[in-house]
Amino acid sequence: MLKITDAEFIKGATRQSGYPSLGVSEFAFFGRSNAGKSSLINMLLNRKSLVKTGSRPGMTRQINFFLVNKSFCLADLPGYGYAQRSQAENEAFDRMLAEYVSTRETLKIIFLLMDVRREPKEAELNTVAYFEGLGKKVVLIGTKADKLGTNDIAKTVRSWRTFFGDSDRQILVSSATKKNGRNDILALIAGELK
Ligand SMILES: Nc1nc2c(ncn2[C@@H]2O[C@H](COP(=O)(O)OP(=O)(O)OP(=O)(O)O)[C@@H](O)[C@H]2O)c(=O)[nH]1
Ligand SMILES: [Mg+2]
Repeated sequence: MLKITDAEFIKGATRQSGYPSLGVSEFAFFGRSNAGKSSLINMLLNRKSLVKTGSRPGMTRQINFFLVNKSFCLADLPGYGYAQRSQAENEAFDRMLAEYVSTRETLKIIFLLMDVRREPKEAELNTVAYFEGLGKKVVLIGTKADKLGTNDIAKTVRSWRTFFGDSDRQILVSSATKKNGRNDILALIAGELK
């Protein structure tokens, strides 16, 4: 099992020119605003508040890079589709995310996080197709699994599998509060670090 021995915030950036040149494999956490991206990173790294989280959507406003074990990087992305933001602002965020995913060569896996209680929409389907079109590996994670019972979680995973198509795409579930899903996610990361 991948053991986390060290984690540090490197920097935040909004444009490619600001990304750190770390030369290590990178894993990004993508999803709607408030999906639980920042909380999941804290949980994976066993840190309470290395990453800023918030009860209001729109907490993370730039791409934050974290170097872990001095050997790989986690990127915490701002959420998309925050209704309280202006359309112009949301478009600027979309451009920031598209630039990141399309130019970041060290990016190995995009974890697409969705609250397990929400139904995925056309936007998520298009996002997955866009990322896979860029040759990126996408892994779906249903977050906040503590909010549903075991049966409902199983039902959700089945319906997502149908919705996103019956490929070999992985669907994981996680809970930052109960620390569920940690081993599965770390195992996927470890699998890319060879
Ligand atoms: N019950 C429960 N709440 C969670 C979980 N993960 C996150 N939350 C809560 O959901 C809210 C949003 O969490 P964040 O981690 O800030 O979400 P984010 O996706 O980073 O949000 P943005 O940065 O705004 O895009 C916070 O109030 C968290 O406490 C979880 O696994 N279970
Ligand atoms: Mg965040």
